[in-house]
Amino acid sequence: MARLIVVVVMLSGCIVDPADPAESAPGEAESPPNNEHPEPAAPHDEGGNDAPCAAKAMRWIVVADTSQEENFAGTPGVDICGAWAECDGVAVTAVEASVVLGEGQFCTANDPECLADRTDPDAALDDGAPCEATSAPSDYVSVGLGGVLVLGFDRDLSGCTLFVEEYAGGDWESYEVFACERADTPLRGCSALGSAPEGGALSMDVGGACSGATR
Ligand SMILES: [Ca+2]
Ligand SMILES: [Ca+2]
Repeated sequence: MARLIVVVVMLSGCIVDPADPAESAPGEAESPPNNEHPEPAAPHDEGGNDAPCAAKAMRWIVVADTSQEENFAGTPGVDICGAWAECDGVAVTAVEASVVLGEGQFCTANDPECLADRTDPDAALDDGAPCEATSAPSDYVSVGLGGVLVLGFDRDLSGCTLFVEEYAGGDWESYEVFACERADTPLRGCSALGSAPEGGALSMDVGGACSGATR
């Protein structure tokens, strides 16, 4: 009798084992729908790219010379007397300045025949008044043909009105103005604000970094 019981148990095991693979079959049948999952994932990535826009701040102003002819009086290119912004009724001026000089023969600190150094970018760290051609130290900075003046403010200028004062002498010299997220040149992350094809003063509204003009 004992042998019969063992045989029955062994037979029962043989019957149960083949049943396990059969139970897993429905799981295999569910795999084809899984192939459709990667497709709806793409829109999530596109939406995520808009998020950094809100964190941008337009703290830098770039004045780029576009003059065609040189002023040989030691002031090649536009002569920027100063720049300031009105933000919520408060006037602010730049706190730091740098220049990448363009082409031309400049009056510099090393030239004894010049009344003043006309290449000092710090001359633009004010509201532009006064601005005399023969001022010493210089009231303005001459950036040269194709030169670039970068002015840094201590706040985001989005929503402010920007004023650039340029010495309009006998020769017309032209420039363009950009608001930028960074102080890099060549320009990156900048928004074009305006241009002065005949030089002189310019006033511009600084749009927000997410206005759509920035790229
Ligand atoms: Ca000039
Ligand atoms: Ca000045």
